[in-house]
Amino acid sequence: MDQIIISDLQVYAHHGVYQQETEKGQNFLVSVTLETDTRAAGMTDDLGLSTNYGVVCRFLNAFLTEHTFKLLETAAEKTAEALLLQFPRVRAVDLEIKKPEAPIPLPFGMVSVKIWRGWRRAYIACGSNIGDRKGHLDAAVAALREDRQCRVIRVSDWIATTPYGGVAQADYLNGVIAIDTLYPPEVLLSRLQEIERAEARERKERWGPRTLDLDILLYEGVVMEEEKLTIPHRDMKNRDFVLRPLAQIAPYERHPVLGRSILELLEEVEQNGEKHVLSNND
Ligand code: A4P
Ligand code: MG
Repeated sequence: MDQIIISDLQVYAHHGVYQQETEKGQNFLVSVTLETDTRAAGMTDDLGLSTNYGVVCRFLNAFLTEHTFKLLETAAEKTAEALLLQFPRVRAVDLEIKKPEAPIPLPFGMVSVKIWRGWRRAYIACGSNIGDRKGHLDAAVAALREDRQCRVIRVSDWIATTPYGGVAQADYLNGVIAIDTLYPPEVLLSRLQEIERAEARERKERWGPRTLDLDILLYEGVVMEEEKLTIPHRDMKNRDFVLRPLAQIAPYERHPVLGRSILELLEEVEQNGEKHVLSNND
C-alpha cells in the first residue's frame, strides 16, 4: 500500500516511569508511516481525498502532550490506536517513538519503541433459531456498529436454513457480517461472546438452540489452531448456510488453508455436501 511518512516530529511531553520525567518532561521524536491509498488524491490534486500530514503532526503533538504514560510501549499503543480512529483513510500505521534523553546513566545512541497496528478484515457468521431471530441478528450488527474498534463493512441477507449437525430443533436464520477491526483475534472472540451474552444466549448443550451464535470465519489471512479459537472456522467448508451468505458479500476472498475462493467452496458444498439453505431464500 502507498505510504505517507513523517519522521522525527519533536514533541515535548511527560512520559516516563520516574517522577522527574513526569514533572519536568523531555523531548520525544515521533516517526510514523501511514499506510493509505494516495492514488485518488494523486490523480486529482485534491487534498480532501488524502490525509493531511500537517493535521496528523498537530494531532500527534496534542495527543502526546495531553496524555501521560509511564511506558513508551503504552504511549505507542495508544497513539497508534488514536491515529487509526481519527483518520479514516489510514489503513495501518508503523509508529516509532524515540526517547533521546532517556535517564540511562551510560552513553547510548537512542531508545525507542516501534509498532505496527492496522485495521484487519474479519468475517463473522451469525445464527439464531430461538425467539425473534431477525431481532437477534440485527442486534449483533447494531452492537458492532457501536463499537469504535470495529467498522461494519457489509452485511449479507439473513437466510432461513434447516438445522445442521443432526439435532432436531427449529430452523435457523443465518448470515455473515464483514468488519474491519482493530481487535486481535482473541479479543474479537471475547467481544463477540459479550454480544452473544447481551442477547441472553445460554450455553447448555453443544449445537443446542441459541438466541445468537457468532463465529469468526476468517480473519485477514490468519491461520491459528487453538482450543479456544480456530481460524479459519474449522467446519466452514461443509456449511452451505455459512458459505452462501459469505459468497454474497465476499465471493473472491480465499480460504488461507484450502487456497480456494469462497465461490469455489460454495459450489463444492452445493454439489456434493449437505443442503441446509431453504430454497425460498432465492
Ligand atoms: N471457538 C473455536 N474457534 C472459534 C471461532 N472461529 N469462532 C470456540 C468462534 N468460536 C470459536 O462455541 C464453542 C467454543 O468454540 C467457544 O467457546 C470458542 O472458544 P460456542 O459458540 O460456545 O458453542 P456452540 O456454538 O454450541 O459450538 P460450536 O462448535 O461453535 O457450534 P457451531 O459450529 O457454532 O455450530 N445449523 C444451521 N442451519 N445454522 C447454524 O447456525 N449452528 C450450529 C452451531 C449447529 N447447526 C446449525 C447452526
Ligand atoms: Mg459458535
